[in-house]
Amino acid sequence: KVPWFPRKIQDLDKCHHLITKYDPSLDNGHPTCPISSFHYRGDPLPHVEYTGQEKATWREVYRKLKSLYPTHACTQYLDAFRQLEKHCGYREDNIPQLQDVSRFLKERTGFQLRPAAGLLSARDFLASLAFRVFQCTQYIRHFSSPMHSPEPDCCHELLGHVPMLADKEFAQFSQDIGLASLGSSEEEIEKLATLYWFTVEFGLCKQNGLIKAYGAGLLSSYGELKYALSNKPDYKPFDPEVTAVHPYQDQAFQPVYFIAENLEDAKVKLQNYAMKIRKPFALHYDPFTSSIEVL
Ligand code: H2B
Ligand code: FE
Repeated sequence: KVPWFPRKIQDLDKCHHLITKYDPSLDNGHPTCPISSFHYRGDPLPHVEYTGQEKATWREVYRKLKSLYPTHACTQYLDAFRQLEKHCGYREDNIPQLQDVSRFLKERTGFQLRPAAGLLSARDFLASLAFRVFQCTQYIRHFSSPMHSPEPDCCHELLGHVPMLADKEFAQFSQDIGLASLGSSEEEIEKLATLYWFTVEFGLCKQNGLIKAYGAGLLSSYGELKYALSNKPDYKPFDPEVTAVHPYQDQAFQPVYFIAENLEDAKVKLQNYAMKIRKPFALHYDPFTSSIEVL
């Protein structure tokens, strides 16, 4: 039996299952969370007035991370970040609004943002990527630990994910993981989530003879970004068959990072991996109608 999956972009209204990985009673809370548990497509993304304290958190995170990007981030990230500063209100004294960022991405790669109330199940989260929709949190981490957030928050989304989603090659890579997840078994979803972890979240790539970061978990964490390129952890070449079953760590820095030759190579390798996933049908995404054709 094939698990249910969204066929039309509107079906993503049903892909909002949250997982409570962290005990909400441990006040690592998010003071500004105006989002109801789901959001009907077509509504504008909510405008948020962040508090002074929230803005101060953003400023600190932004300033520290920005100082590392020139030496640690891949060129695709740096190009997009420059554009976001120019066109989208990326500044240390301004937390960009999701509506503006979503419009920016839509023009570059067709990706759009949708507000998410927290950590979603891997199946729902990956399914949205198939439609070039990125489910994005809008609250900000607690001010008591500006350099760390146990859950995704808008620092992670806006500084980690958004710049890479403006890159064509990376956008295709992200959508391909999403398409591979549709109708897949629990076991396969687990592997795809692991691939996502070691690429979209913690991926490294070669660039002009150096190693650079493209993963959002790195690009939004001052400590781990430095650590990942310090030569202390282990490094392995990105190979979907190996990477998909490698154990990962979500409570501390990664003991191992996977290095892609480049984003194009990662994309091709992932496409080859996805072709081997057994499903009783073929899927095709129709960009004109934002829907999935089942063949
Ligand atoms: N949910 C949200 N809101 N943001 C994410 O970045 C995210 C998620 N990542 N759910 C997913 C899980 C990822 O860790 C993989 C696919 O499990
Ligand atoms: Fe993330």
